[in-house]
Amino acid sequence: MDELTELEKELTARVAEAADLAALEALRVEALGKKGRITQKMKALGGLDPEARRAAGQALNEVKTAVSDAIDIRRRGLEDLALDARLADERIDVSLPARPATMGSLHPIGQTIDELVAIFGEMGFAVAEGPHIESDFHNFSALNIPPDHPARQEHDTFYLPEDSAGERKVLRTHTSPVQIRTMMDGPPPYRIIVPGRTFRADHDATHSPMFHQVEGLVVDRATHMGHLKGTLTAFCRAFFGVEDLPLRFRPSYFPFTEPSAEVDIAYGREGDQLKIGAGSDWLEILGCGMVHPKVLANCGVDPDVYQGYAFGMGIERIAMLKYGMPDLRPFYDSDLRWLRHYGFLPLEQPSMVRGL
Ligand code: 2NL
Repeated sequence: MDELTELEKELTARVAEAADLAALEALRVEALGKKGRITQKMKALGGLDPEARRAAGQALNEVKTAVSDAIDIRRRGLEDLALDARLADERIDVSLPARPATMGSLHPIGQTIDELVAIFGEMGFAVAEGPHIESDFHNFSALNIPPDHPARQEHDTFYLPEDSAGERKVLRTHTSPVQIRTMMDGPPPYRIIVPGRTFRADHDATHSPMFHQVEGLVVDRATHMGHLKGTLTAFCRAFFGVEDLPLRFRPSYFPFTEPSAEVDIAYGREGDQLKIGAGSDWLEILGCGMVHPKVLANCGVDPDVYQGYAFGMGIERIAMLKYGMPDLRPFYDSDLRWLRHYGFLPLEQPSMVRGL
């Protein structure tokens, strides 16, 4: 009995001090393994007479349980220590200051296009898009601009090299080819605007070789010039935010419209600031007219049944007028200071409900 008490004391004491899980496992094998000290004593029980065997067996079982429990407790203790060490080691220092969040802004061209789409969308116009590289037919001939027409020179066209079919494609000089494609694609009515990039070989203080236009096209059975005047008046007043903005429709000429007009809006100067809608001077902002019957016919639309109007304007120009930008060139410079100054909040979508 004393010997068993000694054995229990020794083993439980050493278990309690086991330095790590490997040392603990070695102790388990020493005590309870196949040839362990307790296991061997168990085996020796067989040689005792039944009376003594029962008493010794019971005592031995108690020692075995005590040592086994001590091993479990120490194992959990060692595992907790290991976890604590890992947690201390792998801790993330959340007190590091966060990197500052940066927010981009919408380019004034994109913002202005969003505004145009909101205004014309309210009036029932859909947005159409098309390719930047166009055939001579879609960019010129279909629009009643034959090969020898002086308007071709005025357009300062970028020509691509001749392709295998001997055709010279062009970079579109206006967005009109998209309206041509719309008309050739299916029957009227049409009610679209076409914002997009256009290209002309022209570069100075007020011209860039790449610039943006928006054109509009409405064709239906009884569309007339009153519709044109009403639509463009409503657009200019909404876009510039001046309810009684005076407009002037001046006769003009385009090969693809007849009659044609240019539209001026009233403005004045306050110091070096332009004031749209107040003053006695006129500023040209767009061209328009009734679609030429030849253009309708070129697109398979019967001019004896259908008529319509079209218009076009430069997006850079109307953006500069609205937002008081004195120079065209910074539009394409990617200068972050200019973009921060003239840019727009990216999540503020213009709408006619909440205002532009
Ligand atoms: C301007 C003038 C204009 C059009 C564009 C057009 C398109 C088709 C048929 C007829 Cl498919 N017309 N577009 C009409 C009149 C004027 O633009 O000053 N743009 C910057």
